[in-house]
Amino acid sequence: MANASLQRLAASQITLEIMALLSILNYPDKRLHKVAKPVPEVNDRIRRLVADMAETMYAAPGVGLAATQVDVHERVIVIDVSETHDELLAFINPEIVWSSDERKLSEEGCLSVPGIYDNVERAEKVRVRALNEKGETFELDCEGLLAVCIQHEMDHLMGHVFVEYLSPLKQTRIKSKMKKLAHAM
Ligand code: K1U
Ligand code: ZN
Repeated sequence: MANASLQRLAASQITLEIMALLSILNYPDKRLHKVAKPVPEVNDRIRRLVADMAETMYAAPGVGLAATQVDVHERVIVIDVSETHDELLAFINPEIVWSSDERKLSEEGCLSVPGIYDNVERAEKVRVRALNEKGETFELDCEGLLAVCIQHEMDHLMGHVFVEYLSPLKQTRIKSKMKKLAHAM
């Protein structure tokens, strides 16, 4: 193959690798209820997953994404709650090691339940331990939107969607709205 064609092929492959947008599962998809498995090793496959999840989250747009939502059932979360969208946090094998007794009601949304926002009560502050993209352990004290978001994403890894905190009547209405939306598309 000519050198110019090879360069174009290489460039297009690089672009594809950088820009992989993943499909987000929509509630009430059963796959959202799978329990994610721990990541055995932080390697290039996991770093690629983090990069693709970040692209997908920023494009949605959203402030968080759990691997479960893109049908990957491994314990990986990305979050960026900064106003400038340039403070990406990746949490691999995250654990909540401390939660405050104080609880707070906050409005939540979910990229897997588009158009639905409702109040959920959660711990006001949490401390999370996780691995970063280099496989190093770190701990982070979270409050405000970051605390809400990390708890919401940890629920996803356990197969839970925030609407499960709402009344049975609301859940039924949301399910039927989402099914209608899916059929209309
Ligand atoms: O898990 C998800 O589906 C992502 C979700 C995270 C979240 C947000 C708010 C409270 C709890 C959890 C979202 O990102 S929903 C979309 C959203 O909040 C948003 C969208 C655009 C700009 C800013 C926020
Ligand atoms: Zn969500």
